[in-house]
Amino acid sequence: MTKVDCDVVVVGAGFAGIYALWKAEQQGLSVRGFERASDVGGTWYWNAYPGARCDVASYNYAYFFNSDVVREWDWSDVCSRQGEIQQYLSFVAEKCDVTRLITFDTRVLTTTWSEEAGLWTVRTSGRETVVCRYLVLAVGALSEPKAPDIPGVDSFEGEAWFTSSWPRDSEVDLKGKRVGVIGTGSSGVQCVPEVAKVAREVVVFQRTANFVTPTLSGPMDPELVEELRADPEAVRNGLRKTYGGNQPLYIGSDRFSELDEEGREKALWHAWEQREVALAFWDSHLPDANAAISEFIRQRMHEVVNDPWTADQLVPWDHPYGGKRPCKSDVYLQTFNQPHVRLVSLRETPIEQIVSKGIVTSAEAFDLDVIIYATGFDALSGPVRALNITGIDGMAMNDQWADGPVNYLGTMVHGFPNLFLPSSAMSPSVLSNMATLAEQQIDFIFDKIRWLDEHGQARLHPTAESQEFWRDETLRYAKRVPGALTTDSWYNGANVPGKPRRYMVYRGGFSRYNDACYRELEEGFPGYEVLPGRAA
Ligand code: NA7
Repeated sequence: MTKVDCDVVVVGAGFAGIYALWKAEQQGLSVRGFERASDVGGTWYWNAYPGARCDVASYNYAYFFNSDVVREWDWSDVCSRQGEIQQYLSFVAEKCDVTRLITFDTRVLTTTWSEEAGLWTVRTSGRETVVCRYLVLAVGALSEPKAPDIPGVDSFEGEAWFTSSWPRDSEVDLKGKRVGVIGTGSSGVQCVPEVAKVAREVVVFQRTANFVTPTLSGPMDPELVEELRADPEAVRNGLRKTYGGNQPLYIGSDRFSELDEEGREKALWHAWEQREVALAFWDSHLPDANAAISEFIRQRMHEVVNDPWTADQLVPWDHPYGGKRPCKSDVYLQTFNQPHVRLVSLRETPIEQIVSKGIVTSAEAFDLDVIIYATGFDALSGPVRALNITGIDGMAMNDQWADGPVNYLGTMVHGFPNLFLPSSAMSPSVLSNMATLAEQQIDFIFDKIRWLDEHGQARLHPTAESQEFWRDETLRYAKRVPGALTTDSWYNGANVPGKPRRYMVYRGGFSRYNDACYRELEEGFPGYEVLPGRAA
């Protein structure tokens, strides 16, 4: 009989992983955690580039399962910076006493299911082999950096840094240097203004312009903090009843379709001043409202950039608001008004190659001391694919996902019993509050485990029909979102050359998602195959 080392293995020590470790112990399960970084934090460990911060409000982007944590932690800003979020996660891990469960600096290399034993075998870079009953891959949605797909990357003789794995043990000194930044998603948008503060020259290489709107940054409202602290449990339950896992802001209460021109303009300005222009109308998600919001933001973006050519390039004319991940910054666009900051439009003059001295486009050679790659991630499915997962009958996850990820309710895959994937594809994931999602998914996962134990069952996995239904459901909701299927984006895999194109975010809303999960639990898992007999 195979020896079981622990009930649960949790891979990853970000929001979901930390909570999963705590939850396992609360449920009386033995658990071990593995984390490839040297500390907790997940995304907030690695993305330590200058300017990195969260664009979801701190008062919601936090745990609510532990009232002491809610009451003891003070956020310094509504939009927390990376360092503060990582400190918060360390604080929670210590407070919940889970750090001792984690083996750091250790990558999981392979995970293999034995149908006979009903167990998972996890092999790590530390040459350890751990056998467990349940495997929780809390590896995040944006943790597998996209390889830079530009010829000559290795020939550059200056310094090269990635925003997605910014060095933490040494200072990156950009003072007085000529710095090139490739990429203008959230990471590029956040780091360019910081780089411009110290560098002698900054050249920003932009392929696709993104929507950039003001942040919610500012001091926390003491009344709101009191409200959150009064009843964290109620906040927690309330967040799960919303569309995005955030407290609703009730900004635009009128329907776009029922307002005249003047009313629409007024609603747009009101929402803009509240720094949530996307919520200008009750029906902001409908195409006409979305088009008006998109146009309004384009005008606001255009008017803050002095040079007309640069302004034209920085405005996203080619996709509607929300087709790609919109960015938030109060200073990014204005940075291009500084004389030492220059934009290069790769649509007009593409990069031909990177050479020893810098970057060569079809029009010009740029000599640089430093290149910063803010080129993004193999998002959502990438971190799971990196783990070499083998399920029933030797089926590789990567083969099953050859045409794109499939799963049921964003957490389990047919043919991979007792394997759980929080934060992965086909959940509200990156279009919801990831902290709310982490708690909800981990609760759902451990509720499943409890249900199995209570019912004397050993394993479950979704049926093939359930996951086909869920794939279609995800597509059905994506079709309703302007630009979701027509814009190249990491939401649909288009950012990684060769990656199958499949919309990977469930847009039906958090509340509907939560209801669908708990309906399964209440009805005894009709969408799953449940197999009896305890594991070895
Ligand atoms: P993103 O949003 O994927 O942005 C990556 C950027 O890099 C984007 O502007 C890309 O242009 C650009 N890119 C990628 N590859 C290339 C090449 N080969 N040449 C030129 N430009 C390139 O990643 P971020 O890290 O900024 O943000 C990820 C998420 O983290 C963010 O949305 C938040 O949720 C937190 P493209 O748009 O593909 O034309």
